Amino acid sequence: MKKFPAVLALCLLPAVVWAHGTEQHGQMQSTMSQHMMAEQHPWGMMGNPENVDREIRISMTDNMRFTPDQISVKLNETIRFVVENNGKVLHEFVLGTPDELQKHAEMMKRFPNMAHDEPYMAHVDPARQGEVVWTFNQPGEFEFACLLPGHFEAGMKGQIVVQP
Ligand SMILES: [Cu+2]
Repeated sequence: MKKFPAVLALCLLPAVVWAHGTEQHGQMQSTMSQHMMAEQHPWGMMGNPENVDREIRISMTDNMRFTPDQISVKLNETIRFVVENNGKVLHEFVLGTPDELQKHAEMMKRFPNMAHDEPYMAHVDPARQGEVVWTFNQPGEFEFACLLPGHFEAGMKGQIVVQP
């Protein structure tokens, strides 16, 4: 690992980190189309956009806040998050466990330009909106956050409680 050129290490590191959290599922997903095979995460799985139970609109602003920042869903509910960027800088909406988001935010701080795109996140330019369709098939307390360096540290996150 130490002998790799820096550029190569940058490419490899995110994949390695994610591999810990998602076990072997990532490989399965890459060999099948996203719609055929949604990867199970501790905080749920990608939902079917044609079978949404409820739409929740969330506003993101440059004061590093989501509105609302407290969301309650029922177990197995599929939510379409419509995430509006009402600020003047890029923001993102990333679902996860508090642990996972914390780890990911630390990665983002070390590699601010790292490309990351998964079904549980949306990167939204100013005055635009993005969407995430997610099925909450695991009970528990989860979070959503903007992991851009500085934003996460400023408290840009919210809580999702999945009621059993
Ligand atoms: Cu942000």
